[in-house]
Amino acid sequence: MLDAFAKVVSQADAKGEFLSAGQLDALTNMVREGNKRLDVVNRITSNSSTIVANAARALFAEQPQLIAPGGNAYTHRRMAACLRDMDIVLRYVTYAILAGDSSVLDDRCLNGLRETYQALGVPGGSVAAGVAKMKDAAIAIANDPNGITKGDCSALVSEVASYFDRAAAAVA
Ligand code: PEB
Repeated sequence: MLDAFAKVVSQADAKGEFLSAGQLDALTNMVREGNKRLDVVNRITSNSSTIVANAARALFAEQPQLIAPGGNAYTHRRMAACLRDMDIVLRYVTYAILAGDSSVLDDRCLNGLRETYQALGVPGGSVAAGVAKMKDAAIAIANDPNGITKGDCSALVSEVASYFDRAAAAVA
């Protein structure tokens, strides 16, 4: 598990080189813009239950076969497992946003997840659709201009989007 700083260090060390000016510039920018990152993590974290519940509700409205008898989210046990899985993915996405690096998400959450779902008969495409809904909700919350100093968050928001896309692509 790496963060943006450790990632650069390990890449440089693998080549036996000092950190490059470009790497240092990117990290300087990350520090300078760090409050935005922490704000986004804080907003998504404090709205996590709402994000998960709304995404699941929208997913089941769109794919009602999931909650019909025989569906993969049918019975309270499977519904609970489904909500828990969405919560886990969102949690790892928040870790990746904080770290500025996807390795924590990749190593601890997505690695082997597709195979797990195949073995369980959980439809990966439906999980990916649920993750995409969490992405839309999280970005709307991250971009909400209320109660915050306005600034350019476009780079950070596309980074946030990329972690959700990565999670969706890993199971679709
Ligand atoms: C991954 N999910 C399930 C299981 C595991 C995971 C390991 C099997 C064990 C269990 O049931 O608890 N666990 C989960 C995860 C990590 C982890 C992401 C990462 C660290 O440790 N069913 C649906 C939807 C979808 C869903 C499409 C969006 O209809 C999920 C939610 N996951 C789902 C369901 C089960 C499951 C298990 C229903 C239970 C399947 C079953 O037992 O039949």
